[in-house]
Amino acid sequence: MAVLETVAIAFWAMLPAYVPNNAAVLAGGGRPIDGGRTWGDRRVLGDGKTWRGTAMGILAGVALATVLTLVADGVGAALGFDVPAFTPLAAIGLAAGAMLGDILASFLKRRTGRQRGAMFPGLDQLDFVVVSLPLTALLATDWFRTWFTLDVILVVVVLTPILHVTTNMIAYKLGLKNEPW
Ligand code: CTP
Ligand code: K
Ligand code: MG
Repeated sequence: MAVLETVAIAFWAMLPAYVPNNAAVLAGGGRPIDGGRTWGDRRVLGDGKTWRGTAMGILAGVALATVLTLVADGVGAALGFDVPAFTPLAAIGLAAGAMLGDILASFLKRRTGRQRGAMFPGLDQLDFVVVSLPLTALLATDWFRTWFTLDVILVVVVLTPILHVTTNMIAYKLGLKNEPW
């Protein structure tokens, strides 16, 4: 029971960080963030990181955090344990941190000679965790301490790659994504 509770809290608390990447895939396109600029003979970020995808990703994450906050009491009562309501700063930290992590990952991919869409096992699955958690800890310290206990963080690190691989495979099969990672 305690394990299920930890998994449920980890999943719920991370939803505003999970959704931005998928929203960016659906809403992306238009002007790339790097404006087409190169560093050396390679793009800084590449055409896969756009202003629209980033903005819509952050908006989607914050919107989801708002909805989850509205229903947190009811869901907690039904489950028999509390699930997090998100403060505005927690929502922004999770959603913007996820997009920032994805952008930094693309920067690293270009520096290491990987073309747009190339896979980078490990980084692809955890880039958004690596930035969204520290950013949220910085912006919403008390909230973060309350919910992201060590056991929750451990579950996040294990659960996130599994969810990431699964959702990206589904998005690929549905024709929404060009690669299954
Ligand atoms: N996307 C976007 N803006 C972002 C992130 C994603 O517009 N900040 C859109 C792009 O259309 C992108 C698609 O979502 O091609 C898939 O995202 P992702 O797999 O992160 O990008 P890649 O195209 O694989 O590029 P990279 O190799 O840089 O990760
Ligand atoms: K990515
Ligand atoms: Mg990709």
